[in-house]
Amino acid sequence: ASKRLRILVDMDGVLADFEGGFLKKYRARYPDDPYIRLEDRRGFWVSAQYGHLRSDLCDKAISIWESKNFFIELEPLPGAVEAVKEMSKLKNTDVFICTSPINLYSHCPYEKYAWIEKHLGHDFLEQVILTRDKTVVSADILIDDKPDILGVEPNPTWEHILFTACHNKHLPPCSIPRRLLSWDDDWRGILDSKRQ
Ligand code: UMP
Repeated sequence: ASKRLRILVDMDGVLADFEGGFLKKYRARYPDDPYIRLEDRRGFWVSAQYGHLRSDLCDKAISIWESKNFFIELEPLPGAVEAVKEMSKLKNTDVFICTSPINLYSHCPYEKYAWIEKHLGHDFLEQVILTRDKTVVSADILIDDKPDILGVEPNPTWEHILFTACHNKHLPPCSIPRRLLSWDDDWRGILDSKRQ
């Protein structure tokens, strides 16, 4: 008898196309300002790279994801919805969506729930974990595109699987977690490697 496997799946950059949605709305709202192509993105923080490009662009970038309808209108990443639905149907497997909302709470938390209901169904709302600190959540695996996931717990129970994104694909392979290249990659194999 094998114990149940608990998986945390991040939302922005893993299920929802935050980077693509950001760039589209940024270019529409600030057509005369410079922008960073997705292939030139480096570092998790979009606002930091835009601020480095030109200091006023940091606040302009932030204004995009602070706007109403930004999070609900994000497109699912290829294969993401299908993979999570399939993962949650596997035997002995519990899947949770673990996502950090922005601190401007007027739209983001509401729209994250609405996005999950829209794409994964009403019942999936039971699986949502909104937290700014993922280290205090216990699980076997955390699938997340952020390279450094830190918080108050120095030894999280989960193994971080780095989901490849435009901003992390150039990171050197040593010193970083195992990767999932996309939802076409072998996520079942990663899960099976953690089962007893
Ligand atoms: N975010 C920022 N600034 C950035 C990029 C992203 O505040 O430059 C926000 C968007 C998401 C959150 O709400 O950070 C990332 O959450 P996780 O993917 O770590 O769950």
